[in-house]
Amino acid sequence: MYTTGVTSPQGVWWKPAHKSERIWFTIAFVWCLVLFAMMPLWHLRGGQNPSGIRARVDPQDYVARVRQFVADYGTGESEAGIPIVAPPPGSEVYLLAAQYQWTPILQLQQGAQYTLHLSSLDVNHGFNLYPFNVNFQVVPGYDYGLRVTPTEAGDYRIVCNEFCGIGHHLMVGRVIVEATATADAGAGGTGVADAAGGAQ
Ligand SMILES: [Cu+2]
Repeated sequence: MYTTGVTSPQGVWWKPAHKSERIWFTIAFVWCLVLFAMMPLWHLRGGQNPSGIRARVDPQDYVARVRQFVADYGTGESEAGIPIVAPPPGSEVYLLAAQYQWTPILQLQQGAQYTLHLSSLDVNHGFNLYPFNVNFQVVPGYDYGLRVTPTEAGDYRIVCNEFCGIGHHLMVGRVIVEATATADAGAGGTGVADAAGGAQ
């Protein structure tokens, strides 16, 4: 019978789902439930979520804290005039994201633990430690302190992975991890920054 969107068709007009379709639907649904269960599991057991602290902070106060950090442990400046800071192991490290720069350049020691504070002066930025799969949102007004232990020596880049404006593609920071004699040269790590696990 000819029907339109106004008059509904009579009786059972659809074909029942084929058996294979029902099987695939069941598999997809069960997989959805598995992934749903994995979210809290990853959070609590997988060490995938950032550990550490978070607090509200006035952006200007955070800038002042970064300046203090540079004054305390600064070792010089890059060619572009960005301060280079070499904090001692175990210290609080302050990194500021602002359009379109990461301040300062960090010089860390392999195998040492730090609390890496991240905050933004203006808009949302994204902390991505290239080439590792370390990603974190950097939000103005919030101070996120991540406990990190660099496991591999090298000269790394911080790439902003949250579009933050016209100069977003230029926003590249730097983390230098120096090999130490005490660090196990053959230590296998999943990344330069292994989160210690815990609640976000
Ligand atoms: Cu950006």
